[in-house]
Amino acid sequence: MSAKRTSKTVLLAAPRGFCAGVDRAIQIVEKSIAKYGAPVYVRHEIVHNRHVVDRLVGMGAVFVEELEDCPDDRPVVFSAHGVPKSVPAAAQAREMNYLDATCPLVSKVHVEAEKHAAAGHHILLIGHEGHPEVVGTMGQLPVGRMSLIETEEDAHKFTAEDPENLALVTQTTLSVDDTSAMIDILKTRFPNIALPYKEDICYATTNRQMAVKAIAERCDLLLVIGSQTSSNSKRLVEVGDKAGADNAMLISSADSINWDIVDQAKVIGLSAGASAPEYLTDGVLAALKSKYEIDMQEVEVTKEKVIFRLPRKLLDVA
Ligand code: 0CN
Ligand code: SF4
Repeated sequence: MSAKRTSKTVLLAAPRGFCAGVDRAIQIVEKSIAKYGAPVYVRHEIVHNRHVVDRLVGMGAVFVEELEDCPDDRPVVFSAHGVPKSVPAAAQAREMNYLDATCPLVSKVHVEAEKHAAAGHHILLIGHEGHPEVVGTMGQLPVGRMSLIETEEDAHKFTAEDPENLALVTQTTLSVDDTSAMIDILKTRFPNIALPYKEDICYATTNRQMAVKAIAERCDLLLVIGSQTSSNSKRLVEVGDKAGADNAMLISSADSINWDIVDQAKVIGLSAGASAPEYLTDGVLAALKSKYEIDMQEVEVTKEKVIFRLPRKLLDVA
């Protein structure tokens, strides 16, 4: 007679996993390889996920950090996170065939920044130093036109040359709550600061955080699938933690589950960052099911229907 298996509840957050920008970026690499043959160069990880990158390498993509590492005569794709203006300019100067996989919602922030600059504003960018999206957004304007705000302390300390002439943009993958706390500080200090018409944090980041918040209080353990380099995935862990999960951790796949911790949890929450493929979630669920009796409940806070169009150059690829 087989021993009775331990039962656990799994709360599956929805939406989770791929967003429209990630889906588009991956398709741009796949379709470029289909159209132009291998190798196709990709500047920076197309999205911040090893599994995605490894799969594309298997298809003929070559990942590099800088445009200088690409030959002139092969296509190059720019990652979903966006690039400084100098990058397409350099590609153009070298007459390269480049495809821009910058998420349209990141490009939207680039355009906002340019408009604010044209209106003569000094721009505050809320984001994380060194993240490629921040490097890309800052690189839309000449050095000195933007100041980075990373923390509430930065928001308190920032000194403006002309306090009446400020504007604000943000990274797309931040914590909604932390960002709004920083914006409140800036609004109090600089009442005339020009704010985004609708906030720059994207729909996917917002929805994934909302879904994690909906389950967090009930979770003994929240598992978020995503890479250490993925800003939006890391924010999900923090949001879950703040919203009441007893424990919250980032895992790259089923292989990195700490079973001693899972053993102690009765209710396990599961979500995945915008760059984590759904098959990784399936893998975690399968691993849980192989060890325990699972009562699974999906908690869906909203439905997503966003789709972004591919670049014109690739519309002829089936
Ligand atoms: O994980 P990602 O590749 O990027 P970040 O969350 O680190 O910005 O997800 C796609 C998001 C974009 C742009
Ligand atoms: Fe675009 Fe948001 Fe997805 Fe980033 S997380 S690719 S900004 S939709």
